[in-house]
Amino acid sequence: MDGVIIKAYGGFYFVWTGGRVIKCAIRGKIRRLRGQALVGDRVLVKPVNDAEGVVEDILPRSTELVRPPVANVEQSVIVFAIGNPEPNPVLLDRFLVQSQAAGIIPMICFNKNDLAGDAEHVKSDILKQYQKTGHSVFWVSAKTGALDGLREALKGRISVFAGPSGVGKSSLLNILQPGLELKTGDISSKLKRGKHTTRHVELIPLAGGGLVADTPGFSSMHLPSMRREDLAGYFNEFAIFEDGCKFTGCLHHREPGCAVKAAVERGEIAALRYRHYLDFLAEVIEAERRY
Ligand SMILES: Nc1nc2c(ncn2[C@@H]2O[C@H](COP(=O)(O)OP(=O)(O)OP(=O)(O)O)[C@@H](O)[C@H]2O)c(=O)[nH]1
Ligand SMILES: [Mg+2]
Ligand SMILES: [Zn+2]
Repeated sequence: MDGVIIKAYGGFYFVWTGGRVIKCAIRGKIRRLRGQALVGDRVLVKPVNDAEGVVEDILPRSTELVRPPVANVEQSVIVFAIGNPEPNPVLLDRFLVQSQAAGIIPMICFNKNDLAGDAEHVKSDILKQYQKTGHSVFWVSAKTGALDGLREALKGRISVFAGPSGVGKSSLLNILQPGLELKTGDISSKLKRGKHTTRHVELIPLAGGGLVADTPGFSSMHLPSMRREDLAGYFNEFAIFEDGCKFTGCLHHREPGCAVKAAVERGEIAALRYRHYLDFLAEVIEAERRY
């Protein structure tokens, strides 16, 4: 029979096979042939008894993400808090590039909007810039339960929640799926960061249809390997201007007659996004040199 790996733990894979979860080992041959199995992988399983079985094969993946490690998701919900912990736009843009490069549709979710009145946490002027990216942006609060259409966006889809520790990924999933009771953790008052409460990737079936992966938070990310001319394609809102650049293959850096740079000057592309693009471009060129 076939199923989906919803959790990997202690060397075993927990496979959801339409209504029932089977604890599976994996054949050494399959591991050697296909590499590491990921949560989200569709697999063929041979049951040993009612509750246990063996993974006999891993089916081809439609998408694959490295951090967090998850297979076959269609969309990513990139979660940051508007405060506590402070949002990190550079990291947000790394998540966006990674998702775009993997062929996974990214959406942005700004949580903890109940803190918006607190002067210390008002960073929304920066975060509002992301509404110009063309990606869906949800302003939510797991505390008040305001979900701003996020529930509808997940319905019937396979999604992954990704973002730093402490931004409220598990808290939001607990609101989206009552009765779930995922463990949540405090923010360290000294380090102003989350405490890495979620330790494993886990796919959760939603009552309204669809699957969502909760994942451990992390605070840094390498860009995926790419050619320098690929990068602009992963900055969603650059695309409509690129045709206007004087040179084909324009990297939107020092070239004259660059329509992307002109759009930045007119304020149609956020200056912050363009700055991050240039920083990432330097990083990609540096990585090209090392190979
Ligand atoms: N004020 C406020 N606090 C929230 C909100 N959502 C979550 N929190 C708090 O933020 C802390 C971290 O929440 P988690 O859900 O554990 O965060 P996480 O993103 O799952 O973190 P990791 O599992 O470590 O990656 C907890 O103390 C939550 O109660 C919110 O909307 N508003
Ligand atoms: Mg968590
Ligand atoms: Zn250009």
